[in-house]
Amino acid sequence: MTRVHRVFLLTLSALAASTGSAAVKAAAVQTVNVQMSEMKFTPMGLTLKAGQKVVMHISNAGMAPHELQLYSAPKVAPKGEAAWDAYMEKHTLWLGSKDVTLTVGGKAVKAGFFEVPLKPGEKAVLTFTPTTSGTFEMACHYPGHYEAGMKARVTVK
Ligand SMILES: [Cu+2]
Repeated sequence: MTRVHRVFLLTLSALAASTGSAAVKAAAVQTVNVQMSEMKFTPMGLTLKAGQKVVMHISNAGMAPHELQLYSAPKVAPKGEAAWDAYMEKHTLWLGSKDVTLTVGGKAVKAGFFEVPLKPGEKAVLTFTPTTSGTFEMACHYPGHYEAGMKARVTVK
């Protein structure tokens, strides 16, 4: 192999390496879109990676207000609103995340929230990094919505 060829090959492998690291950087954020409507989420299932930042674009494409809650799937469903609230305060997926942010209609919401409530046509961006793997439930707990099937499975691997 001539010297010129060798330099050319080295340049190619350097190019491949830099392209590779750019791809890794792009993959460091997982972007997901979730649409709420009567009485479902689109999609009805999500798979997320633990330890990797999630950017969730949420919209309400329905005619009624909806909310998004996301928590460890309970073995036995809590009974009543107070019991559900208490459960979510302990089991919400983004609780363990240090980089939680939420904007609703472009306005930042203070940390410490357990749900993302959206009026018809409203949009939100939620970011967090899942810290543990497991099976979670994404649901809307407005009266009658959960019971009507407004719940989806979220798997964190
Ligand atoms: Cu709903």
